[in-house]
Amino acid sequence: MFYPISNLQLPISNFCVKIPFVKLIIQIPCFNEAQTLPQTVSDLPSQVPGIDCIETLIIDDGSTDGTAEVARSLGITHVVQHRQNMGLARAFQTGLDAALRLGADIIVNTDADNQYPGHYIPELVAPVLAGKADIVIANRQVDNIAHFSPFKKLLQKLGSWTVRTVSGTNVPDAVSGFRAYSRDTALRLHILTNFSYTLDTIIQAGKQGLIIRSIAVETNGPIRPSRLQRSMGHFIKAQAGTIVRLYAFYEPLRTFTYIALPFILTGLWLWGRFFYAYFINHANQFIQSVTIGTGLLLVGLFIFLFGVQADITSKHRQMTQETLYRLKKLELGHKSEEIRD
Ligand SMILES: Nc1nc2c(ncn2[C@@H]2O[C@H](COP(=O)(O)OP(=O)(O)O)[C@@H](O)[C@H]2O)c(=O)[nH]1
Ligand SMILES: [Mg+2]
Repeated sequence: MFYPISNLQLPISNFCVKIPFVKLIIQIPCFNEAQTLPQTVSDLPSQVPGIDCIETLIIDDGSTDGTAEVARSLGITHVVQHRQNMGLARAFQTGLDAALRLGADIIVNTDADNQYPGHYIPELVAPVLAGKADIVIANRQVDNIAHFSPFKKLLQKLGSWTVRTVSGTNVPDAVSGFRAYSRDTALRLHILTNFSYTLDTIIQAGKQGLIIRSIAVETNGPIRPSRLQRSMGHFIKAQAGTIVRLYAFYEPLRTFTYIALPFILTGLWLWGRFFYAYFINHANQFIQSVTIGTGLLLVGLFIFLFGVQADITSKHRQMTQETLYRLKKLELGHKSEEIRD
């Protein structure tokens, strides 16, 4: 059994049995979505060109409104549950692990609030099916979304820009959760941040040389307030925190060097001032500059050394990531669960 946590329930039912086949699993992370789930599910396509079998997977993240029961009554193929709320990032990873174990060739993730029209799913999976992309991301075209304020649009664009810079990719809408992933990509992703798995996955994909494509979509209007962005203050704090962390995490040497630079430059300038005065006047002017300059240089040096240390650690993380990928591939790569059923 491959599961990151022990309290999952995975009912084995309604499996597809046609072999060989291409299986698409549509996963929907849910936190108290009993009201909106029926509308979302009714909008999902029953057929997708190139796909032999479509299954649905609900990750119920400790809902208290009977989301899991609603999901079962709607005929959702698989329902996995966290016994308590663990957040979207964990739920997404639980979904990926379950979908891999259930033999998915392609995994589509969508929201439970019917934000993303299901009729785009064939277009979303097509580049993955054709082997032209590892991840396809729906571009919500944030500029055209009427209910987003100009400030929210700006912040979303800032998030996307940061991700493009760090990941070396060209994703126009990095925060969009409506995406298709190939099986191999799902094996490679290991979510490490709590808040924004959407940004984390793009950076991991970019660093591993995976191909990301985007398709333009139009989203449905809101049918309930956002769960993830509870208020503008919360959104700014979370977005800013995520961007700083992603930089420190994936570009540690660059980040710490930038932080160290003001200290080093000011220290050098103070030292320069002292030596200039010393050689010109031969007098002991600016002694304080030497003391303060030395202090600043030392602080800068220590910060830089943190960066070197973090850089070494990040190389270890890359190796761990590769090891995990190979391990998961050995464990899940051959869809053995599927064939046995
Ligand atoms: N598993 C899990 N899902 C969540 C949580 N918060 C929100 N979601 C789900 O994540 C998806 C996106 O949430 P939503 O409120 O639509 O965010 P927005 O589209 O960014 O406004 C929905 O399917 C939610 O049910 C959470 O704490 N845990
Ligand atoms: Mg949504």
